[in-house]
Amino acid sequence: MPLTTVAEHKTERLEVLAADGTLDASVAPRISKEKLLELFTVMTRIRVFDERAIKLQRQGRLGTYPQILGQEATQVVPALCLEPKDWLVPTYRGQGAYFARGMKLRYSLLYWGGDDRGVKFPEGNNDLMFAIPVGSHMTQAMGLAWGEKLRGTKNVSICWIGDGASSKGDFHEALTFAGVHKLGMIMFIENNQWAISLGREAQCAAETLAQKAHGYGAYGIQVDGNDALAVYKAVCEAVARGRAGEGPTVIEAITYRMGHHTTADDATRYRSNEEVAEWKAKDPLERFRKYLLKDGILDQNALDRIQKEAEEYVAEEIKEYEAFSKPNPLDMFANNFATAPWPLIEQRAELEEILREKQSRNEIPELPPAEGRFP
Ligand SMILES: Cc1ncc(C[n+]2csc(CCOP(=O)(O)OP(=O)(O)O)c2C)c(N)n1
Ligand SMILES: [Mg+2]
Repeated sequence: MPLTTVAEHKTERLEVLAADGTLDASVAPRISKEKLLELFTVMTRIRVFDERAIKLQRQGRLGTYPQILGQEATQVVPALCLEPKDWLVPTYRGQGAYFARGMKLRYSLLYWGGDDRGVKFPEGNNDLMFAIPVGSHMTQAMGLAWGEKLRGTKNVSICWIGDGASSKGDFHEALTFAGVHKLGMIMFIENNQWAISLGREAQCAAETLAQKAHGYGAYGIQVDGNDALAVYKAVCEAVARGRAGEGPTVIEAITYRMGHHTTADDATRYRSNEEVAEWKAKDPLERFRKYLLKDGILDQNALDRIQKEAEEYVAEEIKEYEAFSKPNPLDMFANNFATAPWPLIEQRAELEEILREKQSRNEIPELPPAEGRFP
């Protein structure tokens, strides 16, 4: 008996904008001029924010910070394809996604400044706080989509993950359920070529990460993640598929983390300058800018104005961030447990004692009362 083919799979790649900004009209998404400008403006602001955040960290005005540089399209654009009631489930590099959903940048700064008052999403949004443990949010995003299905609503969930997180067991569990139950879940892989110091080749032997979708009966597609319009089209289509009850989508967005993993990392220790330079030439914002100019959607004056307004906007947010009163350090223990475990009780008491001593020696200023619930 000859072998018979029981299944065949193909994985396609979507590119809309060439590196020089030329649009391929045969695959371009339907998008209004207003939406185009929104995408571009939000991407520009997050680029300016990111540059300023790094400087703040280096000046000791911010804690550890994960850079977005080079991933503006994959951060911002998917969030702009959603409605507020869709579930946003980002990673720790999610400040671009949060900003696109309307969260003020001052709160991102507050969070990365070590203050949990920074977890402040706009009223009415279904935004989840990201998890620092890699990949633990994938089953949560699946569960949220499942909940929507059980309620008979059409809201989808979108889960950003990295190339590294796509190797975790949670990926398998989330997509197994999402496929079987035909859930409106989008697994958006920001393949930025690195999981800290582990490169893409060492991550997985498959040619693409998008093809993993086939193993779960999901639709999978690879997109140029430095091409804002390709990302927009792929995500909007995945959202429509999810709302129509056609099941999950895996999108592999090929992009590049141009900066260090976080400010605590030194990427020069494990990758070459040539590689970084190669990707700099594929900068997502620069490509978008070239397209807008080429197609006469914006002229140079308008581009300069958007840049200037972005700088002013971010400067104002930094001012607001630094104007927040300092919290009581004891607040870090609050609101975590229904019943506090003994190590936390001991640690809190120890810190309380240290603060009392420092105050008695006038080494620290007067503190506000501790807030929140500590049982
Ligand atoms: C469970 C777990 N293991 C290890 C870490 C340390 N860690 C933080 S980010 C990271 C790499 C993640 O790479 P990737 O998924 O590609 O995400 P990227 O930051 O590149 O977008 C690791 C190992 C962690 N936070 N959680
Ligand atoms: Mg990565």
